[in-house]
Parts: sequence; structure tokens; C-alpha cells
Amino acid sequence: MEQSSDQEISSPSKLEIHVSKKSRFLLWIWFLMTISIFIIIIFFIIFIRIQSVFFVLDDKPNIETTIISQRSTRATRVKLMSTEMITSKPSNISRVIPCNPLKFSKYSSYSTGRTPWSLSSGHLDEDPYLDIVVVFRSIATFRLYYGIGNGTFQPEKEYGNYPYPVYVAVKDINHDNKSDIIIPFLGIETIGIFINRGSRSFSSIEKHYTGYYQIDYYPYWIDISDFNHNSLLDAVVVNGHDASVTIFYDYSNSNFTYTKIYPTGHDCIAVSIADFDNDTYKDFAVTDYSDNTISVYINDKNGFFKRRKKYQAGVAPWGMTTADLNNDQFADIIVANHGSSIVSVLFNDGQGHFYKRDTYYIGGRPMPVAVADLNNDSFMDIIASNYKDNFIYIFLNNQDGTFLPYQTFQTDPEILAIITGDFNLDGKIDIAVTSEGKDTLNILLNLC
Ligand SMILES: *[C@@H]1O[C@H](CO)[C@@H](O)[C@H](O)[C@H]1NC(C)=O
Ligand SMILES: *[C@@H]1O[C@H](CO)[C@@H](O)[C@H](O)[C@H]1NC(C)=O
Ligand SMILES: *[C@@H]1O[C@H](CO)[C@@H](O)[C@H](O)[C@H]1NC(C)=O
Ligand SMILES: *[C@@H]1O[C@H](CO)[C@@H](O)[C@H](O)[C@H]1NC(C)=O
Ligand SMILES: *[C@@H]1O[C@H](CO)[C@@H](O)[C@H](O)[C@H]1NC(C)=O
Ligand SMILES: *[C@@H]1O[C@H](CO)[C@@H](O)[C@H](O)[C@H]1NC(C)=O
Ligand SMILES: [Ca+2]
Ligand SMILES: [Ca+2]
Repeated sequence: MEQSSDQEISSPSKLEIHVSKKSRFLLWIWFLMTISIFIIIIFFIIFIRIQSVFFVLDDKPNIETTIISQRSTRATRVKLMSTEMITSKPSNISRVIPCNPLKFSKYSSYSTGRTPWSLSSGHLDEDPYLDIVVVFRSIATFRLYYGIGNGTFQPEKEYGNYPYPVYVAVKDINHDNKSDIIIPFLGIETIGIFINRGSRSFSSIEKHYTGYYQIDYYPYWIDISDFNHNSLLDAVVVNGHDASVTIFYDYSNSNFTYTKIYPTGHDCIAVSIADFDNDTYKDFAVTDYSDNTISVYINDKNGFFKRRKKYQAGVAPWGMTTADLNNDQFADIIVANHGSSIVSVLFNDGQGHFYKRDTYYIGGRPMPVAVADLNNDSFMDIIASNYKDNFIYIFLNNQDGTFLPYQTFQTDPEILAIITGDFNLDGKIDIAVTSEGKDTLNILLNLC
């Protein structure tokens, strides 16, 4: 066909030119149709990929599924298939890392309400043992587990009925020497504060609205500190849908005094406060889930913040925490990347910039990440999980900010949150996680 039309062109007559034009036209149609079919197939394949990447929680439908699907639209535009390089290599200076390999007790398990989305620990009663509070997203309640000293806990009744608790912080917010419970409820655009009245009793909810103009702000994570050095506590709350944070300033007499909103990246999730530039004023960082970045906000020394600086994280960064990993006295940032199965470590250059980044692969869909010195060598170690299996992944610090290959310890499946603390007061840092697969709280005691 093509050959004959070529020939026709080489020996033109009026009729032949007409024929050749017609067949070229048909050729073009054929060509365009092929291209379109090809493009449709490509889109279909990408769509299937996105489904498998972002609808990970589909098999257990809850409110998070909606959030994730809403997020996916924007997240798809970013380099989804990008395979991240594993940049980190432990240096080969040979050191003796204590407690390597680590040892933990077989995990103990406590039943929780459905979808134990977050947990936190602190001293919630008068004994010296750490207590734990767990929030249950699906059933809009939370429950206290009182530590009784040997690493075991006494569960109390469930509290509250507000949609949907997604994070929990424990902090003595009113300076009465008793730790209070602070929970963002994303269904009512509110952070709820439950004031500790002593003897294991708490005030009814004290509501502080994060949203204005009826906007669906979706308050998500919260962190609490004193940004403006007046000893009254301030809170920073991530507004997932609004791509912003609300900062509540100066809690006193059961209320914050004023608020201020700062823009973040799209679908921000986690927030962590630290002094990044060593000026004694607290700064903070946020994970921008749909932008694959973290945003860093440096305090202007009045408690307000300079223009946001963005740094590349992995794909779909979710959980985050801050800690000095290489003992240079500057807080580094650790991020769990939901979309690229890795934990990223971003190193602080001493001025609050985070250009150097290492990555550690753990597979699956990482959500929470925590740090603690698990082997008591004064270097912070990393604890993460990947949601797809029933293990925690621990990276021991090679005493220079790089990390040894991970060690795994069994838990219940589908870990949603991780915290650390010395639950049995033996001086060794223990681990607590919540499992969506079994709806449980698991405790792993450190036997190092
Ligand atoms: C690591 O070991 C290799 C060979 O064993 C050596 O060439 C290299 O210089 C070492 N690097 C460091 C940082 O010690
Ligand atoms: C912890 O203490 C409680 C109460 O004293 C006791 O019932 C339980 O067996 C102890 N558990 C362990 C692991 O020692
Ligand atoms: C705060 O409470 C703890 C026990 O919960 C107590 O040991 C400590 O002395 C208290 N501090 C003040 C300043 O009241
Ligand atoms: C708390 O403070 C806000 C201003 O930050 C104010 O609008 C609100 O009415 C106050 N609430 C109470 C109960 O005083
Ligand atoms: C941080 O600042 C303090 C002074 O506020 C200084 O003493 C210290 O050396 C600084 N740390 C580093 C690592 O530069
Ligand atoms: C941890 O190390 C410090 C000294 O570096 C030591 O005093 C302490 O006893 C150690 N703790 C445990 C539980 O081994
Ligand atoms: Ca360590
Ligand atoms: Ca312990």
C-alpha cells in the first residue's frame, strides 16, 4: 500500500494525486487511531498502578480510604514509578555497636477499638509508670491503658464520641503538673483538650476550632511547644485538606489567645517541632503527602515563621519525626514515605537546611516512624513499619548518622502507629505499636 502510494507520488497525474491524497488521509486517520488506542492503554495501565499504590487501605474500608483517594489525584502527577536510589551506606569504620542484634520480649497484646489510628504515652495518673492513650478512628473514641510497672497495662473504659480522632498528644498544657490529652478530631474541625483532674479522671472536652468559614480543614497531626518564649504553650495543627497549618498561641485560662495560619504543601499529614537552626526558638516541619516534599518553617524569634522552605522527600511522605541522628547537636528529620517504601533521613546542615538525604528501604507502605536510643549508645535509632506485614523494622545507628541493615521484630499486622518509652522502668527504651489488622495495642519490652 505505502509503496504504491510512493510510486504514485513519483509519477504524478491529477487523478493519481487525488488518490494519493485520499490514501494519505486514510493513513493519517489510521495513524491517529493507533496513537489514541496506545494512549488509552497507557492511561489504563497507569490507572491500575495508582489503584494498587494508593488504595492500599481499601481492603479495610474506613474514612482514610476517602482521604487517600482524594490525595491520589494530585499525587499521580508526580513521579510515581520513580525508583528511589538507596543512597545510604554504613561507613566501614568498624565500631562495636552495643546490643547488636537487639533483643525484645515477645510482644504482648491488648485489644483496642476499631482502627487504633494513633497512640501516645505520658504520666496520666500519679504512679511513676508510663501510661498510654490510643484513639480509635472508626468508632470515634479513645481509651487509656494505665501502666502498672512491669510492662503490663490496665485498660480503662472508652472515652468520647467525636468524629474522627486521628492523632493524640499528651502534654501538661495548663501547667498544673498533670499531663493532659490533646486530640485533633477531623470530623468536627476541632482539637479537643481533656484536662487531667487527677485520680484518673479527665474534664469533658474543651473544643478549639481549627477551621474558619466552614472550610473542611481536616485537622490531622498536632505538636505542642512554646514558640514565642513566654512559657504559655502553643500548638501547631496540620490542616490536611486546606494545605495549611493553624498555630494556636498561648494557652491560658482554658483557651488559646490567638491563631495564625501558614500555607503548606498539598495534603500535609505530619508535623514535628524542633529547633533546627540552634537559636533556641522552636521551628517545625510538615510532610506534604501529595507534593513529595517536606516543608520547613524557621521561627523569626517572635514565634512567627519565615517563608516555608521545601525539600524533596520520598514519594508520598506520611509520618515524620525529628532527632539529632549524627550527634552534631542539630535536629535532623526522619520521614516514612508511603508511596516509595522507604524511610528518608534528611540531615540538618546546622542552619536549618536539609539538602543531604539518605534513604532506607523497608518495602510496603510505610506510615509511622519513631526514633529512640534502643541500645543506649547515645545515638538515636529508627523504628518503622510498612503496613504490609507484621513486623517492626529497626535500624541501629552506626554511630555516625548512617544505619545498619534493619532488624525485624514480630507484631500484629498492619501497624498504624509507633511510640517508644521505658514502660517497665528498667532504663531500656521499649516500643508500643497499634495494629489495624487485629485492632490491638502491642508492647515489646527491650531486653538489650
Ligand atoms: C572502606 O573500605 C574500603 C576497602 O575496604 C576502602 O577502600 C575505603 O577507603 C574505606 N572507606 C572508609 C571511609 O574508611
Ligand atoms: C505484672 O504485674 C501484675 C500485677 O502485679 C501481674 O498480675 C502480672 O503477672 C505481672 N506481669 C509480669 C509479666 O510480670
Ligand atoms: C509533679 O508531679 C510528680 C508526680 O506526678 C511529683 O513527683 C512532682 O513533685 C510534682 N512537681 C511539682 C512541681 O508539683
Ligand atoms: C477562645 O479564644 C478565641 C480567640 O482565639 C475566641 O474567639 C473564643 O471566643 C474564645 N473562647 C472562649 C470560650 O473564651
Ligand atoms: C548552639 O548554640 C549554643 C548557644 O546558644 C552554642 O553554645 C552551641 O555551641 C551551638 N551548637 C552548635 C552545635 O553549634
Ligand atoms: C546507659 O548508659 C549509661 C552511661 O552511658 C549508663 O549509666 C546506664 O546505666 C545505661 N543504661 C542501661 C539500662 O544499661
Ligand atoms: Ca543507639
Ligand atoms: Ca524498659
